[in-house]
Amino acid sequence: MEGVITTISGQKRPAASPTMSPSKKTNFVGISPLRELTNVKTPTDRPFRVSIEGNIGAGKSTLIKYFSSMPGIETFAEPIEWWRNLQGHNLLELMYSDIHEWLKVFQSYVQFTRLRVQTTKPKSSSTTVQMFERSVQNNRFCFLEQAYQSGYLHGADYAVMDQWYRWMRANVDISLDLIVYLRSSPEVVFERVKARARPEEAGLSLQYLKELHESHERWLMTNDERFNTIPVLVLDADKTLDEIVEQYKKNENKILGFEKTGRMKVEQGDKDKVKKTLSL
Ligand code: TTP
Ligand code: MG
Repeated sequence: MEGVITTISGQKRPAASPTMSPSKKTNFVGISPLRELTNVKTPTDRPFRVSIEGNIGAGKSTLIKYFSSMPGIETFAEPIEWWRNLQGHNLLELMYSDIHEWLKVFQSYVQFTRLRVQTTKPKSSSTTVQMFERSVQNNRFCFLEQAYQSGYLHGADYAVMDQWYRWMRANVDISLDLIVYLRSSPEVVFERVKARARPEEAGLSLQYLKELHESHERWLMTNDERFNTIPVLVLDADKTLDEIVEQYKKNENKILGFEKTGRMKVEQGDKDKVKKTLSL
């Protein structure tokens, strides 16, 4: 409904200002094709960089843990503790307590911490893979898009964050070689999130997870080069833990870059389905 937004806890309320972003109806305003944004040369001797993506509760940390003890692989779990304690401030809690007030500060700090993590130099010359739980790209094309589309983020804040992203992308090597998309149903991850009971996530609604799911789908499943040019490996994250671990084993060579996947080809039928669901 026009001018009404659903809060993280699922309540309806009027949008802060219905006129706050005149072009809000346009999908992904202001994005030009990604390939135009890069001046940086990716060093050929850096490790293979893979980012693990998927909805809240999809199992990203589990996958990272699975690969963490393998030789030559450096894993970077999400810096959630940094977000929970920045000089005594719990930014994650603040964001969930009042999303309109705190989302921009939270996402801004998330972006900064991601940049720090994603530009970490390899620990040693034997590091062949760097594996990240989410990425700078995720912040820009998933969370910021979703926040803007849902009215949590003012058009002006969105534009400033976009400028930051463009500058980083053009001047710093934040490139990734592969995205592993743990694709899940919002209903399944909703149950998992409830079961793990992180205090900050107590009010998280199914509606919010649906919005985030759609944002992942737009970013990774539509082959739209305004948002993503990185190869994507899609795994089914609705399965049981044992079945998911089987998928990791089966796809290990791809995940670790031994077998280059090339540009993901979403089947036309799937693409149509995703587009139809997203009303694109
Ligand atoms: P996730 O990054 O989804 O991590 P997770 O540990 O919940 O996922 P998994 O179970 O797959 O390992 O989110 C962590 C929390 O931070 C979650 O409450 C959502 C929130 N968050 C945002 O609100 N914005 C962001 O940009 C990110 C990265 C997280
Ligand atoms: Mg996690």
